[in-house]
Amino acid sequence: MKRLPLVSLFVLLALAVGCAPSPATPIAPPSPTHAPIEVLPTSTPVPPPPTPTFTPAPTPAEKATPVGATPTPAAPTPAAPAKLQVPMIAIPAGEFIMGSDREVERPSHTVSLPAFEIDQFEVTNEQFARFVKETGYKTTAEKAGDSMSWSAYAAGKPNNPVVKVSWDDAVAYCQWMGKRLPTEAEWEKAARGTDGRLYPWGNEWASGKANTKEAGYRGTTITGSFPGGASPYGVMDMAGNVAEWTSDWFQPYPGYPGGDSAAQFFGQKYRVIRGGGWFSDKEMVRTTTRSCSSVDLANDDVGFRCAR
Ligand SMILES: [Ca+2]
Repeated sequence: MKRLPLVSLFVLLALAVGCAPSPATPIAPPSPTHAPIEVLPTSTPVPPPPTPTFTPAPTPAEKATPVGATPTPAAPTPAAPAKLQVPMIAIPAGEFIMGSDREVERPSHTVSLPAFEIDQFEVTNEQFARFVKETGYKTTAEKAGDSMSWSAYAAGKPNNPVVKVSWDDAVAYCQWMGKRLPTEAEWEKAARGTDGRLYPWGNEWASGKANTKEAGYRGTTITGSFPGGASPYGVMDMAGNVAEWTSDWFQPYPGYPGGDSAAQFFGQKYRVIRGGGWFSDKEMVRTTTRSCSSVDLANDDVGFRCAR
């Protein structure tokens, strides 16, 4: 009974801020089955099923090619001792351009961050399953009695991103890994680099570079399936597939001029979600798009990745 108003609030937020609520029963594309693995596939990403009008053609060489003139992608660095080893990307210290000239993304401003690392891929079902197996963790949705929990969506899709995870679930997983959620600024820098681009691959929308509504998969795809959509640092799926929790409250940027309906949600009430998911359109998966939700949201197009 407690979830209803929160979910309703999320829908309101979605309308106002731009989060895209997902259909309760998405039609997921068939995924290739995989033998159990302990590390995400990095060198040979498996393309998503060829149901829509295009076929992504992942090429390992392309993953290492910087998009645009921003810094050369850093090689994935080994994770600290942990239960799972997953590729992380080192993001160098320094300034980047955060925000845009749109609504609550205003104003575009310069932010300087210390160096950090971020997962190259979204956290997968198989990785989350390891966490649950070792800790007995129950997700927010499970505790609320939601029959469509993360595991229902995970069946047969070990390498797809985990969904139906709340902010608390994401924080718990990252802590188990000895990591944390990225801040909103870290997420945006990892997605757009330092040249202020609006998509991970450049300034213009392009088909075939992300799992969005336009792609027509109507569900998650295997992480890393769109190498052409890599960020300047080589971080994958920063546009689409699943939207991603960050650690921050939804707050105005310094110098925000006001005047947007979404501004009513500013404060220490809602956590920022970034990148849009498979249900989001091309406007919602821009590197600067800001969405947010109450912490107990568990949706089928929202997941996360970790940082440290
Ligand atoms: Ca994503």
